[in-house]
Order: sequence, then C-alpha cells, then structure tokens
Amino acid sequence: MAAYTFSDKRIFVAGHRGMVGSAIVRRMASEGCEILTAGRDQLDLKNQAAVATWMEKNRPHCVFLAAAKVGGILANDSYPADFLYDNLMIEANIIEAAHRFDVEKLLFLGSSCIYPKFAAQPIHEDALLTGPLEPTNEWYAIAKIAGIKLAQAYRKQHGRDFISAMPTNLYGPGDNFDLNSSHVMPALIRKAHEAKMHGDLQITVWGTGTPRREFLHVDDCADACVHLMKVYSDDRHVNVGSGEDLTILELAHLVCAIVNFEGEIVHDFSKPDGTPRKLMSADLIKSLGWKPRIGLREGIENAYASFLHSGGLTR
Ligand code: GFB
Repeated sequence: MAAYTFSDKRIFVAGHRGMVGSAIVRRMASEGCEILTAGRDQLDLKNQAAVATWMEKNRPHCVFLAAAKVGGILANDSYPADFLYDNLMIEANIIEAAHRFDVEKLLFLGSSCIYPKFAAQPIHEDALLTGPLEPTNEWYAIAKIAGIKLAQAYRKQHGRDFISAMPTNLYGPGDNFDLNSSHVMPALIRKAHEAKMHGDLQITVWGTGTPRREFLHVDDCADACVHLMKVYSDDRHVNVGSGEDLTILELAHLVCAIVNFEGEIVHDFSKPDGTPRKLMSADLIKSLGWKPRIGLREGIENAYASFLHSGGLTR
C-alpha cells in the first residue's frame, strides 16, 4: 500500500493546546500541509452538532485525534464521570463527523492503561480485553477502549481508514505541573525543583515507589503518530513506547539528579500505587520502521528546561 502523504492537504489536530497535540503541530510544520486547529472558545468537542458543523465547514483531509481529558492517577480516581463522559463524547463526535464529511485518514490516540492490570509483560496489542482493568483509571481506560472500537467499527462498516495508537506514559514541553492532577514525571520535576529553591530537606513520592512505568518524550510520540499516519492502515491498534521501564523510586532519583536536588526522598503511603507494571511491547511499531530517538535522561533534561522556561511554578 502506498504511503499516505500530507502535502497540500488540510490536517486537523484536535487538542492542539494539549501536550501531545502541540507536539504534533510542531512535528507537522515541515510536512507542507495546512494545519487546522480549533480552540475551546471556538469549538466544544463534546457538542455533537458543533463538531459536525465545524467539520462540514473546514473539511479536513486528515485528523489527529489528540483531544482528551487527561490526568494522573489521583485525577483519574477522583473524577471518574469526567474522564468517562468527556472522552466518550469527544472521540464519538469527531469520529462520526470524520466519517460523515469524508476524512481520508484519522489517527485516534489512546493510552497504555487500556490493558488489564495484570497483563503479561511486555504487553502486546492482543492483550486488550483479556482481563480486569486497574480500578484507579478504569473510567478513562473504558473510554479509550471505546475509541479503538469506534475506529475499528467505522473501518469495518464504512471502509474508513481510521487507525489507533496507544502511547505509554508521556512527558515533555507543555505538560501539566499541577500537583493534584498531573502525572508522576511533571510532579517529580516540580517537587524537586521547588525543594531545591526553598532549601527543603526532602521531597515526597506518592505510594511505595515500587510500580514500574515506561516513559516516552512527547516529541517521540508525535513523530510516531506522523509515521503511523503515513505507513499504517489496519484495524489493530499500535503500541507507542520506548520498550524500557524503571521503578518510580528510580525515576525520582534520576529527576533529583537532573534537577540537582540532593535531599531525601520520602513516601506518602496514603496515595495509590496503581498498576504494578505497564511496559508495552514495541515489536509492532518497530516492525513498521519506527523507534524513539530521545533517551530518558536527555528527555527529562529537556522537560526540566521547558518547565524553567515557562516560568516554573513556585509556591
Ligand atoms: O503518572 P501517574 O499519575 O499515573 O502515576 P499512572 C504513576 C505512578 O507514580 C503511581 C506514582 O504509582 C503513583 O503513585 N507517583 C509518585 C506519583 N509520586 C507521584 C506524584 O507526585 N504524582 C503522581 N501523579 N504520581 C495514569 C492513568 O496512570 O497513567 C491514566 O491514571 C493514564 O489513565 C496515564 O493512562 C498515562 O501511570 O498510574
């Protein structure tokens, strides 16, 4: 099958203000196409009629569906209705409108939390729906599984070229550094930085620090999405990861070393650990000719620099 080309086309990046969407916009700048975006003030993606009207008016050839309600373990656990409802509405509205208005190609972005809590590691794509989900994020996971199924259903029933990518835990420029709603990486960067600035003797890590996580810089994720859009056309979703993981405690030590905070790391055992391990197999995406370029240390240095550049946040 010939590779999909972007040149002279209109490409809609849904969720362009988010960490992933903004990285896709940066990555697409060199592809010779027109990038379409719609801010929250212009278009409510949860409103079916508004999405259909926007799509009819703007007629994109291709859609990156990176818009989503996202958050770390505590936000997922605290706002289950938002994580389920918002994500179902956004993806259903965009996918249905993409079909109605003849979008040539669409990539739906999910998350590694779609897999069963105790899936065999590394997790292959076919582990989907083989066991119970992790309770702290099952609402988000169910919405993301529904998104994969929507893409598959429109392919099966309507012959649409809609594909899905499942990134691992992402980090990088444009991340959310709010300690109540963020993921672990931005939380540790902020905590270590603020502790250094205030001369604190310790930082707190949630949970036991023993869960293992895989991390990918968002620029690598954006590059993988663009690659998949060009070369992949099938109903199976594709894992997007680095193929390597580490414990949260190891990550905390690495972040502290990069930020140059030399104090102690203590635990808040009242906070949840979540899934014990979430390492995805990268075999499929490797076989499609893609691999990450940004190593973990280099990626964290870049994320820290962008945190500082954006003014950092000190209490
Ligand atoms: O990144 P995170 O919030 O999400 O947490 P998940 C990962 C691990 O880091 C958990 C621990 O074991 C946390 O307890 N952790 C330690 C911390 N210190 C902190 C901290 O200060 N903040 C945070 N947030 N965590 C999310 C899902 O799961 O992953 C989403 O809830 C999504 O649905 C996302 O899939 C990628 O990796 O546990």
